Amino acid sequence: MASIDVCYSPELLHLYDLKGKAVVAVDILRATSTMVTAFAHGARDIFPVMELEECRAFSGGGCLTAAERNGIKAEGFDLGNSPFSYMNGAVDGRSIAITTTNGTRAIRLSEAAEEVIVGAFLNLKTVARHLSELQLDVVVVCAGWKGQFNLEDTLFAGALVDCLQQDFTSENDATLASLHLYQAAKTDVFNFLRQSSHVRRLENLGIHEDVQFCLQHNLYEVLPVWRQDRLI
Ligand code: 3SL
Repeated sequence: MASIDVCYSPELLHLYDLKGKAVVAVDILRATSTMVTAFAHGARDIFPVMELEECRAFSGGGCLTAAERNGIKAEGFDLGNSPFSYMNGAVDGRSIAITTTNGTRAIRLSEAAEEVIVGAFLNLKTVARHLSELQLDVVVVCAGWKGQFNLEDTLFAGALVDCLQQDFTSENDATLASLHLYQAAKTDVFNFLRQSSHVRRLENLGIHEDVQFCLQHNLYEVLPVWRQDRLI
């Protein structure tokens, strides 16, 4: 039986062997939720990059650029990191280069895996179905916050384990803890996260609707997958 492990932070990735495995990279608030939304609204491909300057270098070639640092849209870029800015035709048919504080880093640091998928509550079932078909060992890579554990990515990991527990095994306590947390939270994930650090950080910035939006389960059926140098 294939296994599913959870890595709570990109800083812990050196403890995991990703070779031959599938990674689900997750940053619920908000990078991977935003990427899933962008694809659901017609984005052609997404180049996740780690640095602002790398992202800026994409401008001018017909590519939209998006950047966020500490929850705020970085100056001089076309888009920030709110899923709402990727709707209503804003990204339809477009390529997007994006850099965010933690999410794009989690994706790029997972490149050694056989397959890298972008997950969110928004496409939870689609991710789970794909992993069941793939039957590779899985590592869920939580973006966390600047190297630290966060609750929302852990809840997503638990939700995914909840979907896959019949077909996957694990010897990883992080997997078990994620599942227990999700089971405690699932009747009202928004309320469970009310006191969490990033929800409070976003609220202090006046960002409220994004949190509710990103916690919706199975709104979209898209499956962003890393191929060579981009998500398609
Ligand atoms: O850390 C990240 O990558 C971002 O998703 C953070 S924020 O939600 O845009 O503040």
